[in-house]
Amino acid sequence: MKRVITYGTFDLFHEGHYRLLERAKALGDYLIVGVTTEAYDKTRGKLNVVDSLMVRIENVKRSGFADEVIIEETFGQKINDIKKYHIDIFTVGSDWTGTFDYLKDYCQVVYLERTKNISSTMLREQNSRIQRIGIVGSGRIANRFVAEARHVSGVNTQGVYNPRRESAFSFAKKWQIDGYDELEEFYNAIDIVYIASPHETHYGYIKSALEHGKHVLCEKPMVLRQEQAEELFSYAKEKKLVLFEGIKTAYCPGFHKLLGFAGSGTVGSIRNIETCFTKLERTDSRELTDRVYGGSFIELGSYVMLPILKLFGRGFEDIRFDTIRGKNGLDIFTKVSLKYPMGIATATCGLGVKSEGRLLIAGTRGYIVAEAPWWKTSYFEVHYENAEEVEKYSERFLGDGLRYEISDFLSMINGNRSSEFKLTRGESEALAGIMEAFMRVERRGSVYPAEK
Ligand code: C2G
Repeated sequence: MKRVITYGTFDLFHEGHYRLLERAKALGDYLIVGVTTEAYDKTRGKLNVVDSLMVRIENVKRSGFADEVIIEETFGQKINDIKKYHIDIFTVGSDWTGTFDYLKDYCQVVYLERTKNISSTMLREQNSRIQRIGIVGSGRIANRFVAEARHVSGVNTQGVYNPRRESAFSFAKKWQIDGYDELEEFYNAIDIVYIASPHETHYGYIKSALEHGKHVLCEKPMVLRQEQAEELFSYAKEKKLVLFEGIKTAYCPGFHKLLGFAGSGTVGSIRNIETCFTKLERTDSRELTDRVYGGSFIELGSYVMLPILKLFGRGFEDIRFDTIRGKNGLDIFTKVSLKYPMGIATATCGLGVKSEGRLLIAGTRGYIVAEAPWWKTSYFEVHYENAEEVEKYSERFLGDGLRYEISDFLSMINGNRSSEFKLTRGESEALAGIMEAFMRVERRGSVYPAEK
């Protein structure tokens, strides 16, 4: 008798789960299914699990394929289960290919092809809340997004669009999703859109996605003109759709903890904020060669401006940009100085100059410091006049961090507005305005981004 084991969360039980269990059962004679506990999902970084353990177990049982259901509580349990239950085959979906190869020392490991499409008929029948994501663009960040979306329950990355057919199709093949070079076809196959295309195309894609009734999560900087941001947010509101700017720091738990400390007077009244993010790029990279939309501020400005806007707000009296330019005229290092009625701030970013990437918040009683990479906030300290009095705080930052914004975006779509404060419409509009001010000064108007 061949004994097979598989594991999963099986949240919002869907076609992909059903087909996986069906094929797992067919691999042998006796199928054991391990269902993850909430606590384990938390430690392994799976967000937004909706159904309780009991409901998830019940759904697995109802599929009719499991001969036995066990619960998975900890990392490392798989090896023990394989020994304990005399397992011949461990199987899991191909989104995990390679991850469980270490189990080959104990039994056969089979990766079953993941189900690409969760059909809309099935979703309608079950009144399920699974959102089918379509990605616009297939570059570096889009790759990271797919990997991160797998850690968020309630979404299924279904397709990718790129007008360049080969790019769309090779990306689709890599991630086992569908590729599209036709926008209408793409919109027909999905519910929500993630935009990760070149900056200058964001406005057009956001508008068309909203026109097609899709909720939109757009990479930063969302747009480079305040007027465009205002127009798009108003349009989304009119259509009752969610429009979200994806600045991952804004949604990460450690950053919120830090803002909470800063905002509640721990260091007194905040008078100075200094932020810095530098990342050395190859001189032939898009970021350092695109004469209109490249450069350090367009690339990293959203991050460095974020803590300043969150803590000091949008009411600055003065803003000044100082830049160091590379041979082609693009800013390889930018320092933004802002003056507020009660404080000052500097935001520094660089693609061709390396500096210490820290966030410093100075107040009348002490200061808060988060060392690099503060934009993936996992640790910060609070210091006071007495140098020995140091408070240390940490928070988990999982994977590449995109899962937090995906999870908050999803909650908003599902009607839970409790994450809206993390990056407000007003803050996104202000960011677009600051980008616009930078473009006006730095790109001299002659190459000012044209209306799309
Ligand atoms: N699955 C699939 N097709 C989908 C979605 C999921 O084939 N469209 C598969 C997964 O690969 C997995 C199973 O269905 O084998 C359960 O998926 P999840 O509930 O998302 O659980 P997962 O996070 O993949 O947990 O220890 C837990 C395991 O590592 C897998």
